[in-house]
Amino acid sequence: MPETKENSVSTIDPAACAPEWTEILKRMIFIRRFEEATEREFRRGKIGGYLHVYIGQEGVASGIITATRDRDVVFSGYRDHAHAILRGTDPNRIMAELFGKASGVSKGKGGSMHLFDVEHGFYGGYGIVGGHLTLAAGAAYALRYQGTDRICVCYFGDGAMNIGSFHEAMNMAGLWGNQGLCPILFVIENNGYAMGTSVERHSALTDLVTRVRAYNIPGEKVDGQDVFAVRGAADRVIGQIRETGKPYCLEAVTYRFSGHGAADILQPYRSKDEVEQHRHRDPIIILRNRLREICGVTDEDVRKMDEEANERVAAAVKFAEESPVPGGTELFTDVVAEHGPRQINQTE
Ligand SMILES: Cc1ncc(C[n+]2csc(CCOP(=O)(O)OP(=O)(O)O)c2C)c(N)n1
Ligand SMILES: [Mg+2]
Repeated sequence: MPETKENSVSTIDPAACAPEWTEILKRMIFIRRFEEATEREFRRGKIGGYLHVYIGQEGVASGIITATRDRDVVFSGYRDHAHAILRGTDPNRIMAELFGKASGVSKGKGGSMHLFDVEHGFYGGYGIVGGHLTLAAGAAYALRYQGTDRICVCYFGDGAMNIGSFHEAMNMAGLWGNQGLCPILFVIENNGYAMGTSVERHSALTDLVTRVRAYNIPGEKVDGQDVFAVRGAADRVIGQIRETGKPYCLEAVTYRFSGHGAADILQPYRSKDEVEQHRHRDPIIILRNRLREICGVTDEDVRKMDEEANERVAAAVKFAEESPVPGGTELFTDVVAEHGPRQINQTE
């Protein structure tokens, strides 16, 4: 029998005024403020390399990661700040990583795209589009093989579905899943674009979840702007994955309000009107309005959440700014595995 010794996570009734919903709103506001701060710091020249923010997509990570347990594992691509925050990684250490500082989660050597925090079950942070899907499928297999009931959640974009490793990962996950050996939730973050190329221009089949079904992995679409819908689907399917060891896929239909990356200023591939239309479906506003109705959350409550988020983010920026840069010897650490084949054999 798989072992169970982790915090259990209760499902939340969408119709009920549960304190968890307010907590999710707080976290989504925090992520938004954190991301806005990273954009500002990038423009101030404090953040080098690449920067891809999650503004507009907060409901997708929030609805699912809050339904995971402490010892589950999460993989993401390069648009990864929100996922790490939701897993419980210290925001100071995330901001410091973005600033390239020694106190960062990856010792300042990874930057925005390569956050990693094993302690909190956040397994990256990958810059190679779709490259992490095979790693995540293997991790899910390992979790089951080791006799645990932990699951893996793997996030990727619509564009990532066109790389070969997507097909390899889906086939292996489907195959292992046939034997109940691949407890993984694949989450397609369908934000409508891969850089400047719309889904209609990059995918022969635009009903993306259909492509996953070809590998004997069931799935469904969910409205990614409605965190109630996302969390509801997550509660239902995560329990099922944990029990059966079979993969499942959610296609969360969402939209990014910011450019692809911090350098994508002109955004010639979409009109201002299009972005404006989508802003009417801001996931934070949708949740706030719903909580007004069912929990009596007031504007003053939301103002306080905002204030707290801004203070916390400012503290993270200060921490990052005041942290030292990595020492020269860091050039030679964590570059290649430090144990040889002999030690690997010994642990087998
Ligand atoms: C293997 C590989 N090819 C190309 C790129 C360049 N690239 C970076 S992001 C991106 C688009 C990915 O789009 P999507 O998967 O939809 O994610 P989103 O940015 O929308 O979150 C591309 C092609 C890359 N990083 N890796
Ligand atoms: Mg995309």
